[in-house]
Amino acid sequence: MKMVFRWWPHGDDTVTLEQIRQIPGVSGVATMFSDIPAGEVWPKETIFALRDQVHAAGLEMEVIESVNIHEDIKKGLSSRDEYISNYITTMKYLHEAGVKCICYNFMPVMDWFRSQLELPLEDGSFAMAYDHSYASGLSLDRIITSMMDGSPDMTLPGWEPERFPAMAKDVEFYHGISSEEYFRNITYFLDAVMPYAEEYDLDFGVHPDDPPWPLFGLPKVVCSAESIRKYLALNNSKRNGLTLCTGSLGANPENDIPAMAKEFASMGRVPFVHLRNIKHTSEKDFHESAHLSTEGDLDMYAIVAALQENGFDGYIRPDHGRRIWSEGSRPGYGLYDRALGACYIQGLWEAVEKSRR
Ligand code: CS2
Ligand code: MN
Repeated sequence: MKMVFRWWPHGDDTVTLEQIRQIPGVSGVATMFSDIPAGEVWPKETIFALRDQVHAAGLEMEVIESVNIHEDIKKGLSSRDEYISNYITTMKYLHEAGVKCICYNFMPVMDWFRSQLELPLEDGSFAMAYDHSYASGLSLDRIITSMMDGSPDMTLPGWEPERFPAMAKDVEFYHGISSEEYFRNITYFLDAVMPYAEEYDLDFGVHPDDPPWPLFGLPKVVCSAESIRKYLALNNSKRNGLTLCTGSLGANPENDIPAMAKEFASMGRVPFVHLRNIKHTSEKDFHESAHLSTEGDLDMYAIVAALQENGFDGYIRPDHGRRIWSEGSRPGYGLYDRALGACYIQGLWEAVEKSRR
């Protein structure tokens, strides 16, 4: 197992590589270029310069999160071939720079959604929260309009401002697309890309939908054990894997996360794990919590044990943290709570390892 830490380059992060280097046990970063629009080739020199910067800080750059997928690929438009070919060129350059794992998602239009970015918790910290009746009463068009107006509470990663006008149109498009058609578009992408994933020695981990249930009338892709089985079967390459995000999948209490860790890790299809915990306030309402089992609803020990017992040999990162100690940062991506999470996870890992000797 290698512990990594998500980090954005080019001044797009409040956390520095030097700080990350000082978190015990963290070997590298999971990073991306958020300033390159989805669909464009990532220039080789830019990738290599970043790799050198990360190496100079004493860290590795083996995980990319994410190489985002252009909306035309998701929609199955004829322009997709060009974007797929760009994607493959980026894969080649990443491989040449020593990257081993690519995290991505196939969520239409948007990445994860929370109804509140700063819910005050009892201990004085702040966490991101999801209120289902509030979220299901919202229209995506309205959210996009309010983000275009600069509403500060609605700035979420994966919601790049330059995409807002197109997003509104995309929402309409997806209302007219069936789940079968959407899955055909995924298969088309996977069939095109997986032979190169093999050639370039790159493990792909699709990130689950977050929250893992239908919202805004958009198709859902990866939200349960059944849908993960379906996704992995779309293309049987071992490189077609899952990013097991415990917080995303765990939002649905019916998802048994240790059982999923066992099933998919034993198939050798989990190259990357996002470990975080959440606390339900009702079946579909929850807030994110500190990583410890005692702080949320997920049994983090059972998840780590299931991974280890089933041969997991990939990358793990702590996922969203709370805002603590008055830190200002990207929502969910401060230094402090995630550093605590990284240490806790490594404590669990060591305990499981030693108990199995
Ligand atoms: C991340 C996702 O912050 C998060 O919830 O786990 O944004 C993830 O990076 C993407 O969905 C992967 O493409
Ligand atoms: Mn995640």
